[in-house]
Amino acid sequence: MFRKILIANRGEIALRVIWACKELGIKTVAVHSEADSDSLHVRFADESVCIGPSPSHQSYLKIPSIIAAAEISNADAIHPGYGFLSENPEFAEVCRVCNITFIGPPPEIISLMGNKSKAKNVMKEAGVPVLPGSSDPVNDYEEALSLAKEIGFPVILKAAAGGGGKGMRVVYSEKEMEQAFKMAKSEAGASFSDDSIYIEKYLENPRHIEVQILGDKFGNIIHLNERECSIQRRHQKLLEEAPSSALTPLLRKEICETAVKGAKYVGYQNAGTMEFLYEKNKFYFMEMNTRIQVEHPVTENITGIDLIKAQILSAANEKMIYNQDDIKIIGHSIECRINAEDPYRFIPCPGKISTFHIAGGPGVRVDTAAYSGYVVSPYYDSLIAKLIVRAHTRQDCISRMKRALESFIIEGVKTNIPLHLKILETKNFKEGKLTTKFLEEILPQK
Ligand code: MV4
Repeated sequence: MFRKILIANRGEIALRVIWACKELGIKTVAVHSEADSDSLHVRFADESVCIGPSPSHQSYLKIPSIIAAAEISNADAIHPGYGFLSENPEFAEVCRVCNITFIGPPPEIISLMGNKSKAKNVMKEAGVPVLPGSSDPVNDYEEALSLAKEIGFPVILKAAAGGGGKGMRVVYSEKEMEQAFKMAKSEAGASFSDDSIYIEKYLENPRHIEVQILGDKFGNIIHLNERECSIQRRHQKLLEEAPSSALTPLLRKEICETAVKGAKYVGYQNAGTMEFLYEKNKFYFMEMNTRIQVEHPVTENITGIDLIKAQILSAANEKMIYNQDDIKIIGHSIECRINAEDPYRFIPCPGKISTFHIAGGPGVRVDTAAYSGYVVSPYYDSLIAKLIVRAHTRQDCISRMKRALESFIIEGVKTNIPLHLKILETKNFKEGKLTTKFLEEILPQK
């Protein structure tokens, strides 16, 4: 087992990894930028190293600085968290060369899943359902047009080198193709330094359902059921839940076992998430994330498994202690991402939190690195807390989440708590009628 783990991240996820390490008796090293000197992950780690100025590209994204911090602190392993370098194959490779265990899948798998077009092809080979579309990147708009006519409009153009909606363009007719192709290619090149574009059939009203995967280094892979993540704005998730109210037990078995089939085919190790689009009782592979996700607590709540501990044990060559029959769904869980932002204009609202009173009570968990007096930095994302609740039924969960949101006091900065309360009050939400267009349908159109 590791003696010391360096956490190459900040905020709530850095603290979350420190908690898991403490419970496993593992020493921790925090890295921080100048802006994060007074942060809780520095306070609770056993050691800390300042890795540079506040901007991420000068600190949390600087591979040499993080490796140097691991060397001087003599860390055995690095947990990358999410974001930053968590899906950077070069970082995972440098860790391997420096004989520091990267807590995640091997670099080759990170690289393969990072190319959305190649990932889709591999999953198709594995027998995972994919949407009709191009097998390889499309070279020019004429080729895109020819493929679109075969597939049938509408189609969607996507950047092979990156997810999250960047470089995405939906094309409804032939006349739109040339402009859309050029825009998608240009945006993909600017965002990912790789302007490869692929094309596939566009689903008008899908759900986003993702399956949590966990594997060890001996080929054992299980799923921990699914999460519903359709409530997003501009590809930023806002509210997630588990299990999805759309799936029957049979469909759940089918989509989760399909995810395991795909993960086994690529020899997946550690924690990962397979994302699907779901529409009219059919699901299609969208992409695979090779990191722990922000929303992992809803899965922890319904399965009772500590996913960060499981990641650490897997990376330490421990054989997985769970088999698939051990994984049961107990109750329901919802997570609201609490952001320091204007609730309806979605403008980040950094500044000093004067009062921070955490909601408590049965079935309420708050993952946060904020506190009264904490200064929300303008250098990083606006997430200040994850409010996660659990209850026996989805309706009880909704009631509990409403109560928890109303009793969560955050003063000094604006937050999106009002938006979360509006979502929970919406008829379609209460009835579980969700699609990826849910938010645009309830927000006032500009
Ligand atoms: C799609 C789609 C509909 N049809 N692909 C969004 C970001 C990237 N992960 C892929 N995304 C989508 N791909 C096809 N063929 C709709 C979306 C999409 C979406 C997907 C999941 C969750 C939220 C979304 C918001 C807008 C669009």
